[in-house]
Amino acid sequence: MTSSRWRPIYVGIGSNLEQPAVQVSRAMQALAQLAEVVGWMFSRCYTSPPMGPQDQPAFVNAVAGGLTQATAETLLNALQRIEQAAGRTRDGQRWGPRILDLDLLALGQTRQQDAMITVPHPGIGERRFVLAPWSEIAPEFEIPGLGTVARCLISAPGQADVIETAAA
Ligand code: A4P
Ligand code: MG
Repeated sequence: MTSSRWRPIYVGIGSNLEQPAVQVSRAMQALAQLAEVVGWMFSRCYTSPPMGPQDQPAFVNAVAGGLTQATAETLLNALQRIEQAAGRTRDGQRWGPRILDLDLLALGQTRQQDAMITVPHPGIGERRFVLAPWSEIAPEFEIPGLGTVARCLISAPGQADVIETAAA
């Protein structure tokens, strides 16, 4: 399904299993193939300790941005198909280890909250592992209700925790 306007889409990419940097790099390639989005840009990769349960490996994170006419529902379905193709399983543990996590961070100035989708994605204003890569590709993007990505990054906690890492 499409809406008529072109809007920027931002996707958070995360992995902490089975060669996370490789998983992130493959996810970027899969995103680049999506028919619904054009003009992708990709950040570098960052490593950080797990937020949530600590008995799991460090994460590799990156952010991708493009332009789309598709709805949040269509895009989330496409992201979940890529997660499944990468071997993502859901064991029900909140914030548990995962081979690939694709979060729809923002879709233009859309604000949506229903049973299936929350956009902007909750918690992004405090997550340096999202804001650091995001600010590389879209520092001036206005996150609905939060201010620009660059401004959120300045005020986010945990400065030393998120380190740029080598791409796979
Ligand atoms: N869902 C609703 N809105 C969205 C959206 N905007 N984007 C629904 C993606 N999914 C969305 O997601 C749970 C449900 O959220 C889905 O069915 C979807 O319909 P999930 O991927 O199954 O579960 P999750 O990822 O474990 O939960 P959640 O709350 O999305 O966790 P987060 O926020 O993704 O955090 N530490 C580091 N350092 N780096 C990380 O990337 N990630 C997490 C997960 C925890 N700790 C981390 C990191
Ligand atoms: Mg998630």
